[in-house]
Amino acid sequence: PLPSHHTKDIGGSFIHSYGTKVFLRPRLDMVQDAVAQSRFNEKKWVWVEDIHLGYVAAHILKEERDLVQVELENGSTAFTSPDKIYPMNPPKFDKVDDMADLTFLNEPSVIYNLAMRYKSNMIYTYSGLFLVAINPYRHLPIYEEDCLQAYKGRRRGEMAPHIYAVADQAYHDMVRDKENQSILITGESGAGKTENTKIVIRYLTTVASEHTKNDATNHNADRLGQQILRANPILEAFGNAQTIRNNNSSRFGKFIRIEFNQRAQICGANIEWYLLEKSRVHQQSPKERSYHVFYQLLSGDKETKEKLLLGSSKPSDYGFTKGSNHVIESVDDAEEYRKLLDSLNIMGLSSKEQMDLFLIVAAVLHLGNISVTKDYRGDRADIRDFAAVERVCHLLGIPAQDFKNSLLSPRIKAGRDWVNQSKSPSQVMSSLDALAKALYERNFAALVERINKAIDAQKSIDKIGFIGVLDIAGFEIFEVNSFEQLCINYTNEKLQQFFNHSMFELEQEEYQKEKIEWSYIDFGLDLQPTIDLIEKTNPVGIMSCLEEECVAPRGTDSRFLEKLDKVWDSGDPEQKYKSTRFKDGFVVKHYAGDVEYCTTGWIDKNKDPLNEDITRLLARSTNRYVASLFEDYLEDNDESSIGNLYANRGSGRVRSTLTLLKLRKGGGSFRTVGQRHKQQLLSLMNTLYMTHPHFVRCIVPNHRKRSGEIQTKLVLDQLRCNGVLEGIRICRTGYPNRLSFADFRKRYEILCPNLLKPNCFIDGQSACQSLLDDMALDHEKYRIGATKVFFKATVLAELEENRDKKLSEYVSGFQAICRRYM
Ligand code: AD9
Ligand code: MG
Repeated sequence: PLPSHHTKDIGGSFIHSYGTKVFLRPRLDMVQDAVAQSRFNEKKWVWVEDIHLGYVAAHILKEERDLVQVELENGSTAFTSPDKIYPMNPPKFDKVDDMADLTFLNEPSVIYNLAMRYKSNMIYTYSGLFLVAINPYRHLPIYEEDCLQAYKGRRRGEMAPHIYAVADQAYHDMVRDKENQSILITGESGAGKTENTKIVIRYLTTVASEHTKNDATNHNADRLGQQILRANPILEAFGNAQTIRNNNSSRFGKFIRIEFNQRAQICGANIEWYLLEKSRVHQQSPKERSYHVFYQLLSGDKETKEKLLLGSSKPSDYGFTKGSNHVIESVDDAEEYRKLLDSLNIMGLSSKEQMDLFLIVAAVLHLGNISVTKDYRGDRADIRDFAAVERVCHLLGIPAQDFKNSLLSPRIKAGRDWVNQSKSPSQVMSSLDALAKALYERNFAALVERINKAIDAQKSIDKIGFIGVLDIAGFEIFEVNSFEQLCINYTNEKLQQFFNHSMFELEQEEYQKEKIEWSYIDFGLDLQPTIDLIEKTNPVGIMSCLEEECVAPRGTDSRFLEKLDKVWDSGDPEQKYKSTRFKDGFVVKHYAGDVEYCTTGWIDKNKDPLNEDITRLLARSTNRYVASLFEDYLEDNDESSIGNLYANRGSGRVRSTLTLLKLRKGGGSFRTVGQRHKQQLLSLMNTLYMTHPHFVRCIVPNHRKRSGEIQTKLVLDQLRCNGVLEGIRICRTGYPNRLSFADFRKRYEILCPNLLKPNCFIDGQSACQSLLDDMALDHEKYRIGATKVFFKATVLAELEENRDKKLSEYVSGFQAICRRYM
């Protein structure tokens, strides 16, 4: 059986002195530790790969060149090959705060460490540059005010790993270095990204507002802090929904920039959003819901509902919401609605503005109730229930008869002439769905733009920098992967490249500072071939190829695929693209694994076509808000209205998503979903490369939303996808363990007794060099820098083992002496 330390909670953590890591704090329970250690020393412990469990603990019974006999935890014995076993870290490494400190840096040790910590409610763990956060699925008392205060101004090693520590570090770096910071939070659905984002923002607003307390000139800062905090519930109402994975799943990505002034106070903020899942507006899987705001509005006050022609209706009365869940356990939509109104008020939206927002939501619901039938000839679409059309048109401020005509037989251009073309029922249905999606998305975009206006920092003249928090979905590998997955995986590939590159830069910097010779490799470049495959224009990459097919007169999904196969499917196993041959799709080798994409419907998804006859009606709506949402469809002076869109942006500012949405035909180029995303991603990456980054990786421990339960395989998959294991691999190629000269000497001098004379001065570097020479350590295993000694992974384990032996020799010697005199 496993030594006792593997099943008991004996705590203990590392202290970091002088910015270096790896030093053990004496534990309170030294005896227990010593027992654990000596039991551990009795056998050679390893981790063995197991198909079902991931890894199991075992000890070696017999070792031969290509076969190892082990005894497993359950007492059974097994034979395995040497490459299927991994050394186990001694018990003193249990529950280390930073996995980079593990002397055996292997997958099982990482997962074991995380699991041990998680079971003791230590949900945060460092892994080099990463903070790993595992969803606790319950309230932990680690976010209270006193906790927050405890992290203020403390260095990373001083306190247990925490999201507060990351936020604090970012804040201090920003104030001290006047350098922009970013906190990148990724993970799969339900892993805790949004919760951690909220915690970061709360931390920043709290800490920064303390600078305002005695500052009479800046009472605005408090209000601003409140508004920034209120942005989230608003965004969640319109952009979050219940899914199988998460009752409050964000269906969009976001980057929130919080701007600070000279006095380290918040002076503004900005929200950028990415890839809202529009399809949820008209269809949801069973056990899921549409966006929260639909249900909130439907349980809202009578007066508003009357105005929006919703009467006393319920979600089951609407085509777009009746097919799925209506309530979420322990969520009161009426209460949430009141909170939403409260937040909108604090944000400063007038009641007219609020009404406009809800008007679009209501119009979408009514759109879903327009029933399309066949006309008397049987092939063309018809709408019998004109009242449903009238309701939509009344709200949107457009003539109902024109709307119906445009819907059933829109005007299209044939050569130089305009002709009317009758549509089939299914065509009309899909143009209704498309319209609902566009209305919802543009409303969302306008809402974010409105929030940005409220919290804008443009007025502030003494800005010193910002902290940007990115909350975006991690890698997605589903049964069926489509265009949406390609967009998100492309984003993650770029973010991983950014991480690898940052790690490279930081390490390189450290090596240079310490003047040690070491040619570090930029692992960011490893990802370039996959990125090229997706974004390159020559040879034509996936995105560009899709664009070409979208503008081609008779572009189809299959022609798009044929073209891709021709350019990229070379049969070379190194190639990042592989044809799936008989299926409609292709495989991309991402760093997180191979993903098979199904290309059915990509042209349509990318073009995202709208019935332009209707959008032109909307652009001329009597409701100014509705008209503004579709101003890019104004017929007469398209170009000049696009010109105005640009002009309104102000110089040098990033174009908002609303503007991008409206730039469908701007600048002569055809705007598509892919182009827009590429552009946004480019702008995000440019911003990130100008910041000092901090990386947070959220992990979902199980898919049952259960606290305390951790599924090894599930967690390992996420660690692989989110780059934590990649980070460790990169770490191992360098010298991950490092100690200051003083720390090294203090701890390991025992290995070379009598080498260094106690009263003789010798400088740190020379002392370390003599010790290392005396230990006869291979030079490849370490480097001596200007202030620290650097070690390859696993070297410290050897030294620790030798140190333990030496200590126990002393102890037995001491015991022998005691026996003699007692
Ligand atoms: V998604 O990609 O938007 O579907 P997220 O954002 O990663 O996802 P979220 O932050 O919404 O997940 O967390 C999901 C749920 O887990 C929350 O609603 C909480 O109930 C729970 N959670 C997550 N983190 C914590 C935490 N630190 N403490 C307590 C948590 N509960
Ligand atoms: Mg989320």
